Amino acid sequence: MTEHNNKSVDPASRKMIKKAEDSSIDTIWDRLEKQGTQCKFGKSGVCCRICDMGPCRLEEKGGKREYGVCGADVNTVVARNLARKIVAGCAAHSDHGRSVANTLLEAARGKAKGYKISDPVKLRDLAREWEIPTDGSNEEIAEKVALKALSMFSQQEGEILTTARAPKKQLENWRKIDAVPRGIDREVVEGLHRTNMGVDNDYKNIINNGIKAALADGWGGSMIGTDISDVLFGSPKPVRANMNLGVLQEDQVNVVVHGHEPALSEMIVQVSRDPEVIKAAKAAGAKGVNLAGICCTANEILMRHGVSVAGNFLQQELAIVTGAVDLMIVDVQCVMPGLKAVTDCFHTKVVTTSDRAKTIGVQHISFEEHRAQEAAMEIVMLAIENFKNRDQSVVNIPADTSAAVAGFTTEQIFKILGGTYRSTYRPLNDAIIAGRIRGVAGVVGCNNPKIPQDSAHLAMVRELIKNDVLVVQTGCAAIACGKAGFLKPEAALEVCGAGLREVCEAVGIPPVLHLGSCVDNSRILTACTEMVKEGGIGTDISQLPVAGAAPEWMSEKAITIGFYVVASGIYTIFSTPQPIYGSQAVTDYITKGLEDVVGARYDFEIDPVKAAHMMIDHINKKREALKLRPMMYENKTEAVAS
Ligand code: SF4
Ligand code: MSK
Repeated sequence: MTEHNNKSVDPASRKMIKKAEDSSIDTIWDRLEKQGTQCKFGKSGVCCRICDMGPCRLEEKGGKREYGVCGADVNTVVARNLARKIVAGCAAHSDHGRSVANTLLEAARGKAKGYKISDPVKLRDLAREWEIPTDGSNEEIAEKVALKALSMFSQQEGEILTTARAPKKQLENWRKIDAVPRGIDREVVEGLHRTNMGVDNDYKNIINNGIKAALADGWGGSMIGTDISDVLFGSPKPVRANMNLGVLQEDQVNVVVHGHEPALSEMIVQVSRDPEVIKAAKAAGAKGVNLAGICCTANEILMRHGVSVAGNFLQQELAIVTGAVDLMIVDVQCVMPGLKAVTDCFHTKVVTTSDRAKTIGVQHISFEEHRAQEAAMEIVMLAIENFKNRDQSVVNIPADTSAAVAGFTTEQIFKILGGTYRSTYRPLNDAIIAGRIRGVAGVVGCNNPKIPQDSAHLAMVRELIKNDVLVVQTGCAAIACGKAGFLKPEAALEVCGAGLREVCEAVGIPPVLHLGSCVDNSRILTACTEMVKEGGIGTDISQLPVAGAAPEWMSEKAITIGFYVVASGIYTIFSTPQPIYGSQAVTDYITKGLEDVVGARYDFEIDPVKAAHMMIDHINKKREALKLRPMMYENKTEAVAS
């Protein structure tokens, strides 16, 4: 294999990596290489830079540097560093949730032109759950729902409302270690306070408080983000669209939306379909405006509007390398600062839109709810104007695309399995009990240039479905599988085990379900809760035959997600280890001890196939404990497995 082939298994990416290499354009892989051997102290979590008596580099007991200047040992330092990552991930997701709640509030008050309540049924369901009277207009209810959601960020005492959705046993586990979040912001602040110099020194106490912040994300900020997005922008329904760089069009104005928060991308979708805008594009010599997404923003508009996906995290620079992107709009999270240097080699314009995320030398158009339509219009018109600057001689759009079905949610799974009039999870639980489906695995998370792009996602998912494990996905993992055809029922069914195939064919779903963006991992939590409620496969999430994995993770948000998933009772495997190996005690607590505390634990395994089998073994153990029937087609799957 040539070098660019080692960087990705995605054919479109390989072509663009080669083009970048041939044109001496540095991308993420070049910058990684230039870093040389990365710092082993940072990797193992033993470097403390919390106060100015340091930085201190710690060693295990008996080592020369057993204590930092202040007397902190390696367990404290590793736990503190990890807890700060969890808190940062919670802050990112929760700020996203807060933004969406603010948009709902503005829309309800008539101050956000262009936004409306798209799912009044979900709005009223939420209102009933949060004990808000439902006798007013949609706008009146929405105002109260938004205020209630926002109050969960600033709440000081008690337990945030959304945690009441968790099965009783999970809640009890959290209460025992004082990990039920009182308020989302409060846990972020306290997490930062506790990890200051000279505060919490007990590594278990630090990690348990990290769990509290993680739960404030998964069962708080992210869950609110998902629910309010559904209310405001519409609850997703299964939808077909295309994925990969081949969705860019040579004869159209290509606008790529990248980042996370859906308020912006929703408005861009509306504006890009406006007849006046299309007319302007035609006047500029293009056939129209082609909108595509990157990363989680892509997932948001894919699920709700069937907008094509240009790629996942590692393709943001490669989209620009095609030479065909007229404008890339970015907001927050996972937007590489390196984009600017790549766009400097082409005509592509990048526009930042969040006042929280600017880049020197990049045009900024502030996106605020009260002028969302104007801002979206201004940005799309800028793209149209830039079309004339495109040098078609350097345009090279890889032909690769794949059709994918996305848009599965906790509520949709109800309907798909049970029909509109008898919504139920019963068929799923029955298929697990009968041994047709072994269990369910969540395979989520990012790309990481240390792992050939998408390779671990694809190898793991293939192995899981081959062994009758239904896979649910979010984020860049879902895009990886979409590009490879795993979200297309026909293609995925060819590789999946006989039992899983039987169920998928009967119900009409792919064996790999796309559940949305990173904040939508909250949908996995609520889907697991529905499985528990349906009965027959365990009385809490930790008894379910389920597992989780992030085979190409890179973000702090992934660590936070991992912690709330584990704390919710789901055994979870990360590929590259979190920065904890410098402390045996912390490593043991996370990979063993947590099982007794929250009913699940972490593992770290870089080989995706091996990791898939660790998940399968775990699911088998849970099946045995529940005394479920043996797998119906065990040892009979060779005919269909590839
Ligand atoms: Fe060193 Fe302690 Fe300061 Fe950390 S908090 S830098 S271990 S002195
Ligand atoms: S975008 S957090 S790279 S999944 Fe959500 Fe992808 Fe990871 Fe960002």
